[in-house]
Amino acid sequence: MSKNIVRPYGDTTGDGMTQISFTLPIPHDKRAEGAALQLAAKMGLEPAMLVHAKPMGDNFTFFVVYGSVRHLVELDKVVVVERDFPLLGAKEVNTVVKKRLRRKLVVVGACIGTDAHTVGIDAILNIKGYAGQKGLEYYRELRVVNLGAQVAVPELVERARAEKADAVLVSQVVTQKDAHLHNTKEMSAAFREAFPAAKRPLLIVGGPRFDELATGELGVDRIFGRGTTPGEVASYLVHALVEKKAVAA
Ligand code: B12
Repeated sequence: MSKNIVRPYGDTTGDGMTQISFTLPIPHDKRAEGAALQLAAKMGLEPAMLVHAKPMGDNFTFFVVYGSVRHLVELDKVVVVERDFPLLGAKEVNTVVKKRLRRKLVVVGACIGTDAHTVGIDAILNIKGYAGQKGLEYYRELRVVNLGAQVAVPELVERARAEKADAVLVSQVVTQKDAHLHNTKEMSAAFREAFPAAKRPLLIVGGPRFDELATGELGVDRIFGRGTTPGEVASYLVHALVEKKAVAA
């Protein structure tokens, strides 16, 4: 197999072994297990083994299936968002903001809609931080306003205006019925309506199930996904609000 083409690995290199889990809306019995294997075969897992089946209440069954896929991964066709800005330390961020912006950079953050999952946005904003890095509150030249959970979009817009936010950081973790996409589009549309283009704060959204390529569709400037660190976000803020603006000016 060429270095550019890979297959999943289970017992031996390139054997295609893959594990998937799903729930079917049927009670757990022999037929249900057969149904799970039929689905696996239709998805291209062949041969497949049922390795786990568990009733979820009376009318649902959860399955784990392990089997071989024939599909190949073509690495040269993978499209991802590469980091296009340098990673800076807290000191460098503070120095650039102080020297070039000559005032504190203001960040307003929130979980919007009904989403109450604040751990992600807190990981980025709170001083205690994440993955061994301090959050944005630690940065002397950043002023952070963390509005917490379940913030309505009009309230976020008003607060961003009142605080003269340079950037608005929104977290969305719940993805049921694409709530994260609907809420983000509503938020970006509200900011576009409330601010002239040149005065609109930078809009950043984050959460574990976003497609980082979807900025255009969602109307935001940047999307951050799983495992984002505060340092990456601080570096991006400097890049987008200080460095890029200076080049444009
Ligand atoms: C903790 C938790 C809760 C806690 C939340 C407590 C709190 N204060 O946050 C409680 C118990 C309240 C809760 C409630 C619910 N939860 Co919950 N919860 C979780 C859990 C176990 C962990 C989430 C978490 O904290 N991750 C750790 C953080 C650090 O990771 P993160 O959020 O991904 O954040 C990182 C990045 O994504 C990124 N990031 C995130 N936001 C932002 C924002 C910006 C601006 C940036 C730059 C980066 C960024 O940076 C972070 C650091 O790297 C997940 C399952 C899981 N393992 O993920 C379920 C999960 C998210 N919950 C789920 C559900 C369904 C619910 C409930 C609906 C359950 C119910 N029926 O009541 C409620 C909803 C409540 C509500 N109104 O929102 C589902 C969501 C499914 C879906 N498809 O949407 C999950 C996936 C569990 C599951 N497998 O079913 N939950």
